[in-house]
Amino acid sequence: MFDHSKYKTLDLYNVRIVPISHIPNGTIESRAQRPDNLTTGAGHPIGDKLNIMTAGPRGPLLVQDTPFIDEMAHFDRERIPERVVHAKGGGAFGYFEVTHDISRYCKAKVFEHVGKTTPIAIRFSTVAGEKGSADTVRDPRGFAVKFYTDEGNWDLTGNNTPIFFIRDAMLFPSFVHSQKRNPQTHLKDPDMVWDFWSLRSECMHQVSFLFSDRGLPDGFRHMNGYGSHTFKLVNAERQPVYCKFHYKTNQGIKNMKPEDAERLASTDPDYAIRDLYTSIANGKFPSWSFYIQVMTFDQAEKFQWNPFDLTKVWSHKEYPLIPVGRLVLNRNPANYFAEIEQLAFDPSNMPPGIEPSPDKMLQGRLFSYPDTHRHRLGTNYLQLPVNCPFRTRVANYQRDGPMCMFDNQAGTPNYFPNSFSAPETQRQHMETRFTVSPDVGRYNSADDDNVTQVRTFFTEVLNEEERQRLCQNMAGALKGAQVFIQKRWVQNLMAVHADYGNGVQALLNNTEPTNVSPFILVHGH
Ligand code: HDE
Repeated sequence: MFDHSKYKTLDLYNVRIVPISHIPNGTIESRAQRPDNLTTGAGHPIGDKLNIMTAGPRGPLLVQDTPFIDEMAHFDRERIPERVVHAKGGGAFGYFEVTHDISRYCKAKVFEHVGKTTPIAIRFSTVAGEKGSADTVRDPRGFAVKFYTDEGNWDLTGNNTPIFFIRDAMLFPSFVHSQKRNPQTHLKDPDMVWDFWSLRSECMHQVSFLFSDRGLPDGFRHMNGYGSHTFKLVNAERQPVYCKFHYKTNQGIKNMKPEDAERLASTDPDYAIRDLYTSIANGKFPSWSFYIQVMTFDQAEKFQWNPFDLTKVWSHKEYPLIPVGRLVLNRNPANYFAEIEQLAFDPSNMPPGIEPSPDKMLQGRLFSYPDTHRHRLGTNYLQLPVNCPFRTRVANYQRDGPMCMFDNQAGTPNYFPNSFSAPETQRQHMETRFTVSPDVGRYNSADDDNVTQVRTFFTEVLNEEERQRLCQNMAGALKGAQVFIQKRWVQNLMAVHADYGNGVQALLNNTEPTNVSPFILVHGH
């Protein structure tokens, strides 16, 4: 197996950091300092990089022009599939530092003691646009953190919102289709967006957040992040509690006015990536304070709602934020493709001490992410320097597959059990046991109280001016959908609060929109 410790690493904060520097050829820094001799991919020196090899000065190309064919064939294959969602993004590297002891809740090594640092990678993103889309659109922002811990990587693949649109993973592909392009026109289609949202009223909480001021964050540095789901923490005595993760920006919350966001979408579509990159390059390292909320199993039994419902928050009054540490970003990627495009997050990456809750969305994600990476990056994506759990040593019975790097675990046994030098299981790392219902079925959660928390958001979280801006932003977008869809959406809002429904309705221009989706209407409305 590849021994990462053999290669030069930068020693920041007493931890081995900078995964890319594992590349056996040497570090990116050394490459930048000393121009290398030009070679083909196979390492042969190249004599001429300006002229193809032809039969005579005007003649046809020769197949033996290896430097040309080698480069062109590689160029032809430069693109990997973009992420099916969260395609546009930027990221950086840094560390997580423990400032408060939470070992009474969690035995994970990453929280081992105050002062402990763990290297991290963070990727921020927009959700619905393609790789070339503008950074300043109204959209949730992805906020994905990878901790390179001593016991394998931990990925908190969250957003800048504590909640999500839906609560059942079955709906996710349809939800995403409705936010992307119309299959016939290849245009973004307000009918699809609002049709889906209005047919599933559990979307209202997240949509209300999205059309409030926080739906247009000013870059990536001025927003909070959330693990969003309910997770399970387990301590050294194997006692579990439920938990949620919060990371609050130390740069202060800053949002954009819609007119500024629109202007920047054409004048500086890479605004957020630029802001993050230049801030770090100038030594202004962004940071976030990291907190948990904790709920005991007893409290979960008595909770007013399903504590695993991703469309709901846990009250901060009843479940106060407990300080844990801070996330700091202090290094830009040396190469965007190698370190950010190939960066692969996976909610099922959890070290001992952190476990999933039964949240139906989280359960769906545990399958989806490694599955999409095997497609997007290949079977051995975990061997890529930026994804490999470089602070531990991987030893298992997985072998081969395309693009197998390193020594493929050399001559060690590839079956288990065996009588030889096998990597052994460690019983102390068994997951906790838990009880589940014996009644297997497909449970309809569509009406699991879709209004109470939206009402609290509308009446208590927002002030009067913020409520007005919410209604304006929402009506401005809803206008694009057909009138029967507008009506259905407003009807849903009426159930939350008459001021909300009436506020949006008053701003709607009841003319048929010009952009009507080409779908044929068959369902009554
Ligand atoms: Fe994702 N999501 N998602 N998502 N998601 C992806 O993984 C998926 C959800 C989030 O910077 C994909 O590598 C399912 C919630 C972020 O690389 C894919 C469900 C939250 C990123 C996928 C959800 C997220 C993704 C696309 C519902 C916040 C970007 C490419 C069951 C808590 C990570 C990829 C990065 C990316 C699936 C819902 C956040 C297809 C099935 C909820 C930040 O695997």
